[in-house]
Amino acid sequence: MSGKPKVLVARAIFPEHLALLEPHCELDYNAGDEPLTKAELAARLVDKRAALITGSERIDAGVLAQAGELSAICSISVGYNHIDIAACTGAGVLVTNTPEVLTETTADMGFALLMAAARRISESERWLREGHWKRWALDQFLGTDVHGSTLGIVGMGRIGRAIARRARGFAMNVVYHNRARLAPELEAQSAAQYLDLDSLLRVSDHVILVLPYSVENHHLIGASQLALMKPYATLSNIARGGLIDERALCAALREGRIAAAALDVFEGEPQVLEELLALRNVVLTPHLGSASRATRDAMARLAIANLVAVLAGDKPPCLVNPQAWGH
Ligand code: 8YV
Repeated sequence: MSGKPKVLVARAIFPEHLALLEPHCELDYNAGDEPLTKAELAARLVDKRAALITGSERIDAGVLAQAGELSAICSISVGYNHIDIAACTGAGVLVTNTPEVLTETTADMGFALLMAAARRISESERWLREGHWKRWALDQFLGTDVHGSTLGIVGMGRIGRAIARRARGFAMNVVYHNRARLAPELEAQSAAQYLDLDSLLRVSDHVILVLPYSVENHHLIGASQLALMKPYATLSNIARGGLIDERALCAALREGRIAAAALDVFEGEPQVLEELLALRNVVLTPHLGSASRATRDAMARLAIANLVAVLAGDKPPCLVNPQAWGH
């Protein structure tokens, strides 16, 4: 027995990250990286002071029920819709996330997806690899221009604004929708015009979703919203799968009511609807928004800094539920 506080590391992290944790705690490390079931997670939290998790671990009242020693859940993610914040606050458990360090990398990915959908990159590559390319043709794989087009950003937080900055380099006209309109200086910095969601969907050539998921915006984009979009428009999602009614999207893509989509996130991930897999005009990536070496390293380090602060009795830098502090 080391006498140090016990910490669960629920998924595999880089060796240098383990070295940062080791001096501060006794580790229960899921080195195999197989996601833990709810029951396994609950059982392994029973004697833990803190846990380092990712967006794949769901934390709810059931998981917390036996975790009497737990003081913090530190997620290697900016989003925290996988954590029942009210249940954590009720149990006096601090929740931390990793904002800012992933903003630019995730914005890069958003732009990559938007461009891949607009210019039919995945679809044409698949066709080429399958050996269909026999001759060049004037009308081959015609897409929708990105430069000079209108970009609709839904969710104008840090990542949304980073996408707006990129859009300027492509001479795009940027419109946005957000829960609250931006302060005038931020709006001017983003050179973006505020619109209600329906108007944004009507005027945009490319729509990108960058807003946090909550039960209130479940299936924010369904059949009636898709019906407002231009027939040659694209829809990209780097936020959360639950924002889109995927079956309605499949129908719109199949019937050519919008040109293409690009999805990095899925409602049932890692399961992806067969219907989506069968469509040619959708780019599908496995939740890679923040997946650069440097950014994943920065995210893990920030999550560990949060965790170590809690172990030391300090307020962690990225506290999501300040109401639980001092509980
Ligand atoms: C993570 C994300 O890769 O930070 C988030 O909210 O969605 C991604 O950056 C994922 O959640 C792993 O924890």
